Amino acid sequence: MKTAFITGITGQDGAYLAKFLLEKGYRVIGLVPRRSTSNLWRLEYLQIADDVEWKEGDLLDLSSLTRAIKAAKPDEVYNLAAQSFVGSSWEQPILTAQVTGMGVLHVLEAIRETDPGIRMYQASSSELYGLIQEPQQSEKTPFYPRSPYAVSKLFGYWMTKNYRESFHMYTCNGILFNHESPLRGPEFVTRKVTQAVARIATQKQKELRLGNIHAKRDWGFAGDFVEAMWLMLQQQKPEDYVIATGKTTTVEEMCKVAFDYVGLNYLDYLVIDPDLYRPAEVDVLLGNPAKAKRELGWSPKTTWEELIHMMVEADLQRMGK
Ligand code: NDP
Ligand code: GDR
Repeated sequence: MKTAFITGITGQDGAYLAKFLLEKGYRVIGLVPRRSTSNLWRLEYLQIADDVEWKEGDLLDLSSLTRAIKAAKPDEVYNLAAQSFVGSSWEQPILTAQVTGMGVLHVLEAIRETDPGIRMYQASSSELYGLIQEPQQSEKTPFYPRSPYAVSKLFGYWMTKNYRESFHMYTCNGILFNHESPLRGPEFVTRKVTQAVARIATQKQKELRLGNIHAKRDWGFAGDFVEAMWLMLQQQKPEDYVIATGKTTTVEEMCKVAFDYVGLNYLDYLVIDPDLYRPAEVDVLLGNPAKAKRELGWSPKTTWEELIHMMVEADLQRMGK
């Protein structure tokens, strides 16, 4: 039986990945930082909260992280923990740099100290591309990060690559484009929209306030994307991979599809709020997942329209409808 150690296990991807690995027969151990209230709702939603083991620790505290990894003796480490909301990274840039950037180095050091043979996945991001240099972004496209979050992820990306080249460690960057699900945090735009649609349809909310609705994103389903994380750690040699759907859509179009699902016209509810515009925007992202398809045999199964319908449906269920 293989053992996987997941940081960020209480987040969206952590929950789906834990479920995926448990179904593969893995022993799954999660790093959980101390919080004043329990944060296990996603694992409970997927009915796996009792099937994972826990180690208390924080990405900012190298000693707790090293102790946890030494005790877990994992074959694979998935580093998903981060301050992951781009918007908050302008409000808390230093914390973001510490967790999302330096945190990666802590994980690499903890592995190097424990057993450099442990394989490691780093949750890199399409936000690295930022101000895009090419219309469709691949592993070869240059980076131009546009937020403290993206700059922090860039540090993590290069550290992951550097430890691979310096110490011959099996470390991979998954450059994942946006992926969503019913377990997405409500601050991200897809879930903000699907939750609003469900609340408006049940007369609990009157309007939906958004910022830049012209931004375009390549949206996939988190449940599909976690398989690619695992596949990256099962290869002969470690490499970096873009994981995306290869389709891009505006926030406005996504909004229309969500409202259409319940028979409402989004134009009757949408309010543009200039306060929700970001100091620097990533206007368009469109990934090229050809390498992942060719080398990992991975391709997405869910279209963005199916994803948005799934999310509205889940939010309607939560509203008791
Ligand atoms: P979430 O925000 O849902 O989850 C983040 C996780 O990190 C939570 O479990 C959180 O725990 C944990 N965490 C935060 N700070 C610390 C800390 N100091 N020590 C230990 N754990 C901590 O993110 P997602 O699941 O959506 O994303 C997973 C990873 O993938 C992130 O690194 C994200 O940046 C990256 N990514 C995500 C994409 C997406 O579209 N979802 C696309 C590309 C990359 P708690 O809630 O208790 O704070
Ligand atoms: P993103 O996701 O920044 O791409 O990062 P988010 O859903 O927050 O924003 C997507 C786009 O929508 C625009 N937008 C709004 N966004 C939010 N959150 N709220 C609004 O009201 C709103 N109005 C318009 C944004 O300006 C943006 O252009 C996500 C995170 O999961 C990162 O961790 C990950 O690395 C990237 O995806 C890939």
